[in-house]
Amino acid sequence: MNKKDLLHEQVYDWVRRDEFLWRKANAWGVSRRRVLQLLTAAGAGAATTLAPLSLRRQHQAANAEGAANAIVKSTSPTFFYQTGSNLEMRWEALSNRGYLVPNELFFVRNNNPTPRLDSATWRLKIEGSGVSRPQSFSYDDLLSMPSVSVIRAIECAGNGRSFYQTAYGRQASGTQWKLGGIGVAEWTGVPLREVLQRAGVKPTAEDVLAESLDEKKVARPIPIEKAMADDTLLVYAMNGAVLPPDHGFPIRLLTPGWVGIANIKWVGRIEVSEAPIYTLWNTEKYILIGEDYEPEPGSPALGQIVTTQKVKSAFELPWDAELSEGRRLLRGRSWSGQGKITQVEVSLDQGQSWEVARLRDPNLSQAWVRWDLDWQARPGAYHLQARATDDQGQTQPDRVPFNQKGYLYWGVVSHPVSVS
Ligand SMILES: Nc1nc2c(c(=O)[nH]1)N[C@H]1C(S)=C(S)[C@@H](COP(=O)(O)O)O[C@H]1N2
Ligand SMILES: [Mo]
Repeated sequence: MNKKDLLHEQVYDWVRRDEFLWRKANAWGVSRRRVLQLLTAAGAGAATTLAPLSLRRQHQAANAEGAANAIVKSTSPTFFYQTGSNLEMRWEALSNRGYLVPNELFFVRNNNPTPRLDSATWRLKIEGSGVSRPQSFSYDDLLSMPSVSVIRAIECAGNGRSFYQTAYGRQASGTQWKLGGIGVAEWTGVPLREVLQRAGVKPTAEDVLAESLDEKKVARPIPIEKAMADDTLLVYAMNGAVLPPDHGFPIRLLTPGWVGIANIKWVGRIEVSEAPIYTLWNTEKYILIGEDYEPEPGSPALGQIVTTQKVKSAFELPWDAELSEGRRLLRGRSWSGQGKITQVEVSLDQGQSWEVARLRDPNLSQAWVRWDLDWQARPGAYHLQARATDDQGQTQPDRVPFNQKGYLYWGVVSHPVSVS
């Protein structure tokens, strides 16, 4: 198998599943079937024995109170919809702006409140079986290394989740994002590869796990191929400014094209392993579970692991939008985690006819493209639709099969607009 194939989500998933099982079964001297039974039992146990109910309630109450303080930057309702410790960007806030999303209106997805870390005492540890010289780097160490800047999107795996409800009348669990769980910025930092090489990364290294320093550690593994990519960075600056606290100060990981969760904020430790790594974030969370998704017999993951992002589009309009009649320039943006956008079509009549939108430079891979279309808006109620195609030949479908946790909704979305 070509190692590059590991960048493809399904191949990655299959390979990891088989390796994991094989090793465990061998190590324990038991059959594959028994391994699966053991794993399933362990997963179920963990889910039901978390905490007594009253404790859990207290914790939830504390979380709700804390939500207001969970974010450091301004949570202005002009820019955002706020749900708990998350801020979803309002698309209308992007209209008449440039290619990049300014830091103050970049979405925030926080599992825990933003920690206030001190860059003077902060350390990044690199360790694990996959490195021969474990290292500890300071902030200044990283700042003194070769610096790279790239323009890329970060998008939540759950972006668009609410459209499962729209499409199926059935709500997927999790924050009900519309399309504002994405942003494009210029990220500056050190290639992760540089740091791994200084730690003597071995040719046998397989998976890399970045672990965070917030209240509850967040730790989502990536394969070594992704960790060594040119644009996988340990980021210290965002759009030319010091990385803001909410976005991972002092250092976050950037994994272009991969789901938001792989872009670990407030990184403190990186484990490089010669064996596949499994955590909560690639076994129970961030996996596709549903009737239409192949079950994963034998994997510690409860379904297919989500890795790369698909193709999506959004209009730079309020939701719902109210416009006055007349000549309008309809604007929007489309993006793909797997390449660049080659075409965007817009329908003003719910999919009966489609018009090709004009694409505006720049059009960067794994970021997005801005587009526009003239519209002679007459009074009435509309459901505007945009449908993009990327250079991998993927076109947004009418809808995508339901999955319980509501990841990767990339179907065409109907944007309600009334013209008077
Ligand atoms: N430590 C840590 N890293 C994290 C998260 C988190 O809660 N804690 N959220 C992840 C998720 S789910 C997403 S979508 C992105 C969001 O990045 P942003 O908040 O900078 O927009 O960060 C990821 N990295
Ligand atoms: Mo996310």
